[in-house]
Amino acid sequence: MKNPNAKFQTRAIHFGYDAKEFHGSLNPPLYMTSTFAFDNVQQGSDAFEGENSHYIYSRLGTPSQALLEQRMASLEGGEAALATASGMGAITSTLWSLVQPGDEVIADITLYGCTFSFLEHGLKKFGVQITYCDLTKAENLSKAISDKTKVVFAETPANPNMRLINIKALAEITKNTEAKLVIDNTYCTPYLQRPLEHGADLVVHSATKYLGGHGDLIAGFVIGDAETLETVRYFGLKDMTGAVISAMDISLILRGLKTLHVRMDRHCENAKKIATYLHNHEKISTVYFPGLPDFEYHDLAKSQMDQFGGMIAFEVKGDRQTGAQLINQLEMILCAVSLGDTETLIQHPASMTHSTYSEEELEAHLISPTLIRLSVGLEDVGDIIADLEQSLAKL
Ligand code: 4LM
Repeated sequence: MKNPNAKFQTRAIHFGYDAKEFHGSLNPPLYMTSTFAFDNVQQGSDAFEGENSHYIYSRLGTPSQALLEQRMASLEGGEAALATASGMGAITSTLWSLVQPGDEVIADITLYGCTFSFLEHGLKKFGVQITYCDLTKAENLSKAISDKTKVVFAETPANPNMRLINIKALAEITKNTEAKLVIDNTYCTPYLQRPLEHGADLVVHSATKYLGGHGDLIAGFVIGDAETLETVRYFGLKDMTGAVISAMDISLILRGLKTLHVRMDRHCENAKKIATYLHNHEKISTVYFPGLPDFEYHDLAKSQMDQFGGMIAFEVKGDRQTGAQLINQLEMILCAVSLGDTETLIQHPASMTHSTYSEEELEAHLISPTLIRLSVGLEDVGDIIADLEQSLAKL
């Protein structure tokens, strides 16, 4: 790309690729290969020593993967990126690279269920101390952080309760310490929020969600400085997790990125209308959505996010069973985990995505047993509301 000032949308479509170099092919070729042949032993040996840039083996990367990674690094504003086989692959490859026994990870109290499980039931077993802190209040981090802290980890908005974390305030605290601030940006994508611009050290993603955008793949990303990314690639991923992205998923995400801005605009527009509808409904007790003026984190959302996103959490008046009934009576909206797809998806976190938490842990980590999560899709917003309306009417 010749224009160094090209905007996000343009970079999402063009960055890192010149069709002229590939017979004019509009889309980049895919390297469906596991290994790369050397001219001779010396060339292979030099490649292993890092003395030439010859590709070696697809667990370490391919030309298609390099393109995707450069494009994603550009969108997040990072030096380098690594694509992985899943969001969990990105998170685990990163954390295995940053901590050793005796170190501490400070994590926000609300995390996606499997991230919580990895910390609580995985890393802890290997002598890493895990401390959960309410990171919506930066002063809690100031009090908790010490020389032992190597990672501060948070999602914003947090899955599933939509608490927002002030990235800049946390970065102010971590910047003069050994701790790396890692932000899970899955809910926003770089189109809505770029944590590195606010001082975060690393960004992780489940690309399964909005980045892919069509519910047909599982993948992830880590983005940050080149030195750390090299460790995550050549130790965290190569040796510890082996969470290698497939060629087909690279192609699907390159395609997804091209329409990311258009899809996100519509996800956000639909979600705002649905959140307002739910907020005004007599059978709904609470709506958690960054775009609602009376939402606790509305001002922070305005300063940190470019738009308010496509995710809503809410509670129906009544009990857990009332919420289940609302979901069960829906006719178009699908009861499914995952998010960021074209289809509107609804689920009950305490029974599904966050069932890795015990009942006591759900309470301690602020995940209400009656919370319902809605991933607003790209259908006609009137049709989505009509489906919610017919179900709410029957409660
Ligand atoms: C879900 N989430 O919530 P992979 N980070 C965040 C996530 O929401 C997820 C991952 C990482 C859901 C999956 C079933 C904030 C996943 C993990 O699923 O490994 O790509 O991402 O519904």
